[in-house]
Amino acid sequence: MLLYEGKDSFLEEVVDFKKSKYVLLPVPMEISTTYLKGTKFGPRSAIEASRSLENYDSELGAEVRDVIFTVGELEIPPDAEKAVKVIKETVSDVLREEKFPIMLGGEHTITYGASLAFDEDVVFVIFDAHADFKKDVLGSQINHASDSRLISKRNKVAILGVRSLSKEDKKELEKNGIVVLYIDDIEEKSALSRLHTLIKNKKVYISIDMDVFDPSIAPGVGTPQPGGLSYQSALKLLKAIVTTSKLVGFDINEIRPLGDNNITEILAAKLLIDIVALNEK
Ligand SMILES: [Mn+2]
Repeated sequence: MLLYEGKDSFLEEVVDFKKSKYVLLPVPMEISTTYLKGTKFGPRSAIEASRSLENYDSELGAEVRDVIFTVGELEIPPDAEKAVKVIKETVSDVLREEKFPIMLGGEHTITYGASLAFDEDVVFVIFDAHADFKKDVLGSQINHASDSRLISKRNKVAILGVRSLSKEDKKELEKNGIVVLYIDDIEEKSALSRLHTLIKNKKVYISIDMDVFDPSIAPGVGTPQPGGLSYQSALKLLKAIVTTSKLVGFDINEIRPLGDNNITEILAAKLLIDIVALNEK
């Protein structure tokens, strides 16, 4: 693995690999984006943004210090199938070292790559405005609008915050037994209890597509959708998930830097700190 210099690491920390618990993989994959371009610059930009944040998490009353080791950006080949393989192998390396993998992306396809490194009993909880359940996009089966479908072939999947899908997608989700919490009922008891049943005492991997958030707080994404999650409700959901299950990995993806307006990267970096803090509590 390529090692970052201290100046390029998350939270600007120089962390001893042996003593670290989490390994942060910047995954600048951008092959199948269909609308707005630039997600390959997301990981680096989120790492830069982390340097303006504190490592003390006031919401959670926990400090995130000397636990996250940042590696160099993964080299992603331009072919989706090969890219997925690189991600799978890198995440497998991290797991073999008995570390906890975290990825920053990059298009959402990275989650599919990571999923192949985990056992089939890991439940994937995916935050996304879109169901990402397309059979193929422009003839390609491995793409950023199919990751949930691809993952669901091996692992159980829940998708949270959905507000954009086709009628056909909806039928397919039902047929495949995917637990979907649409944005309108995401705080309702019955929806939350379906999620609870799926993840209770299970190993869970969390994937956050930044477009799950309202575009007012996360404008820097590839396919924005109006009417999304607030930071506070996301934090509430994350707390519920991490306390109910055993977290084994997570990623934050589809970050698309806009230049001067970096609130999306700040939010992504803050979420990364929050999830680690929750897991450390
Ligand atoms: Mn997505």
